[in-house]
Amino acid sequence: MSFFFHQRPSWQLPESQITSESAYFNRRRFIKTLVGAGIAASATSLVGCQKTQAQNSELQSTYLNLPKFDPLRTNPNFASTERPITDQILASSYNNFYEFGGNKSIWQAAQNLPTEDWKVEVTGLVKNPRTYDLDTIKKEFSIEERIYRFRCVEAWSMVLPWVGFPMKALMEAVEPTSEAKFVSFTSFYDPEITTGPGFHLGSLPWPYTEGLTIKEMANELAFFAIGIYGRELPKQHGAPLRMVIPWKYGFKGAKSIVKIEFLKEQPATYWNTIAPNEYGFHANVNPNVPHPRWSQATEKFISEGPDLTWERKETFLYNGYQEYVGSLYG
Ligand SMILES: Nc1nc2c(c(=O)[nH]1)N[C@H]1C(S)=C(S)[C@@H](COP(=O)(O)O)O[C@H]1N2
Ligand SMILES: [Mo]
Repeated sequence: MSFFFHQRPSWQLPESQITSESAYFNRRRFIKTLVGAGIAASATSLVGCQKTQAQNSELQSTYLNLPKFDPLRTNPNFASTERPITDQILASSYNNFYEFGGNKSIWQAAQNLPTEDWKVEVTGLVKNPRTYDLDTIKKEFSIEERIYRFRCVEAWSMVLPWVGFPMKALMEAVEPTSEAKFVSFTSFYDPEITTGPGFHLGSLPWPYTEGLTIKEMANELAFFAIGIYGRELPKQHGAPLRMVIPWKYGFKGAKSIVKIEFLKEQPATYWNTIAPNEYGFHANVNPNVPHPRWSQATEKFISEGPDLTWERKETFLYNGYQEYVGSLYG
């Protein structure tokens, strides 16, 4: 089986080959299991999210009609991008959340995520360890809207209006010690609830974890989202609190965070543990560094709603955020 494709731009590949991050284990580890379960096709398809009108209205009325942030101030530094904001129905029905399945259409399955009485533990090398609930977060941090470009390592992209607060504000509250050099973020995981087909087999490194350097976390752009499109975060986007790191590939933005730990050493992270040659720890968006299986020079911008259409666009270094983050890597 040939694993590494030629580095053709991804839009030139047949849909079946524009595989997700999960291609690594679909192909190598679980191919038999997935075929046996009859789900291999959906696990690698990018077009699995064409929905009926009925599904659109279910999505809209049941899962997107969440409490509004009102009033809501948009941060003037992040009030727009050169590309339009992605249609909400598209963005909220084309997701990666492998705990709930290996395709993009997990929005219904993700409704099983239990978000009541959510707690986020902040621990490790900090002066003031804290456990936050959502009400405390909304009270203690100044909540704002930011419109950010979003770029998945699979080469699709969107523009999303997040609601939340800068990670830096949380750092100021817990005060990392001078020993803290890295931060690890852990997503909710309960094998009884998170039942994505094929994703509990073998030895995947659940729970989903991600990591940043302390300097990356302190960067003005690094953000915790508790909402999107002016309302609370739908479960499929990683309710009630997820990371948004707009200059990095989407997988760096762990969803449904339950724990944040300040550390001396670089932590192990989910995708980097599974396939270190494909998913680096830093994973900064860079058009000049191809993924081993596809080019990253351009991307497919999900451009019109509510039907899924793609527009080929150039990819920017650091996803267009060089002026904010270039000095971190210079
Ligand atoms: N816990 C968890 N977080 C996750 C993922 C996941 O599977 N599990 N997928 C990541 C990937 S690959 C992407 S592209 C983004 C997708 O975010 P969205 O569905 O809100 O657009 O979430 C990231 N965070
Ligand atoms: Mo992704």
